[in-house]
Amino acid sequence: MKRVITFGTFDVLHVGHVRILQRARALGDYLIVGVSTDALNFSKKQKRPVYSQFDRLEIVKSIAGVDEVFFEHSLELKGEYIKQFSADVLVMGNDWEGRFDEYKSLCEVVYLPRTEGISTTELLAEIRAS
Ligand code: C2G
Repeated sequence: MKRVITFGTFDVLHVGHVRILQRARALGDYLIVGVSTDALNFSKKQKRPVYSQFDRLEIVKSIAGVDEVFFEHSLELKGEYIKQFSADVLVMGNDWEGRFDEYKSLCEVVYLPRTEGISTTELLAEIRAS
């Protein structure tokens, strides 16, 4: 059984998120998703997500093809998570291209193209303007 792991904030879930999860799942038989905590987000982007980590975790868990979810507490712990969940493949969107190549010693690392024309940042800007 091929186990795939991926990570993200998945705040204000949209079709780009759903598609990358489905494409990640198609690379194996079991999909594990690390949902970044509010604290990790705050340290990365200096802002709080719209939905709490608990809501984001619950939403991601409800998506067909997602087999297991957990909280990602730090970007630097990816190697530990890969080992803990016995992942064979790490999938990230290509906005992270090259960033996680160091984990190629632990598992296959695949960067998938992002869905064009949609992002949480743009969605929030549209909602604010309407
Ligand atoms: N994504 C996508 N297409 C979009 C938007 C996002 O394919 N239009 C992908 C991203 O490339 C990422 C995943 O959806 O792989 C989750 O995106 P974010 O929620 O923006 O995740 P991010 O804040 O980049 O957190 O350890 C890494 C972080 O947890 C990733």
